[in-house]
Amino acid sequence: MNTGVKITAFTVVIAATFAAAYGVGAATGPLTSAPEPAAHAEHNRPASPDRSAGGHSSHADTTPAGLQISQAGHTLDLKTPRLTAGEKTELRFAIRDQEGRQVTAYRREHGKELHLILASRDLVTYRHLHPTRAADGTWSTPLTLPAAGSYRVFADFTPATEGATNLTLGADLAASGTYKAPALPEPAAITTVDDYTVTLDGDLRPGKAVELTLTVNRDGRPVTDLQPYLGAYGHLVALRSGDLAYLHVHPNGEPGDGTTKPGPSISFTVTAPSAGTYRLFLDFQHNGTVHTAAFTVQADRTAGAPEPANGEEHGNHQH
Ligand SMILES: [Cu+2]
Repeated sequence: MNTGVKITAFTVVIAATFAAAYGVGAATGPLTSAPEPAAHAEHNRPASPDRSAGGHSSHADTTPAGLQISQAGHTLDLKTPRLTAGEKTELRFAIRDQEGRQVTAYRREHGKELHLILASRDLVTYRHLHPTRAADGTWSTPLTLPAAGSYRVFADFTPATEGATNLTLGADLAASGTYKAPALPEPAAITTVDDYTVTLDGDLRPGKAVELTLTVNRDGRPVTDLQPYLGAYGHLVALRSGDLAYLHVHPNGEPGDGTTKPGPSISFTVTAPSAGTYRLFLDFQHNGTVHTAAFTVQADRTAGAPEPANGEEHGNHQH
């Protein structure tokens, strides 16, 4: 067999082999069938809105709110990181943008440009404040802390820049004085504040949207004339014990929507980012005064809380 014939035959065989191999490959698909890295599953968790630099979506940020002093190009500059317990102080801070400038433009949410939440790391003291902003972007509010210890300051706001999303930045605050570490109050479904009794129905479930219903009574009678406070019949802040991961939840339904009654019950749809112990703080307004009821709640996988009826979140939002 001459050389030319041999080469032709050889080429035909090679081509046939390639064709066969291609056919097999197409039929069986890629060999690397390992599932997406766990992080990805996390990224899609609905509870954490996108918080990438400047709010422009490039990568879902699943870090629970309140754990970072700087995020999405914004930084909480706490100008008074130390104070003395029991003494009236002017707490001052600013939000700085990527260039370090103090932010002076905010989108109003629930009637305010910024909500300042303050909690002791032992989760016994809680404040929901609305500081004043100066023209240069410096925020300030008078503050007297009841006890010494370590506190966390949360600034909950939305920059008024194109596409920006809500952010909650956190910073530590130290209160000097003699500190005696209190125990975290035991989990309970009923609590009292001033002369109100508030009951909690529902259980937190890690990563699952669940319905929590809080019912306000006074002198044994249901309170049916709650007043709107920041555009809602209640505000619920949940803080995770241990790291104070922050959830700020607004109720299902709102005053004037034709269906939501002014009490006695206020319902929230809440997604706890993980198992663990949480402190829930409910702010509600009655007879012109805002009261805060506090609960200790366990979030664990075995809890039997009902999921929202239609599986959808009821128009409320959580951040
Ligand atoms: Cu507020």
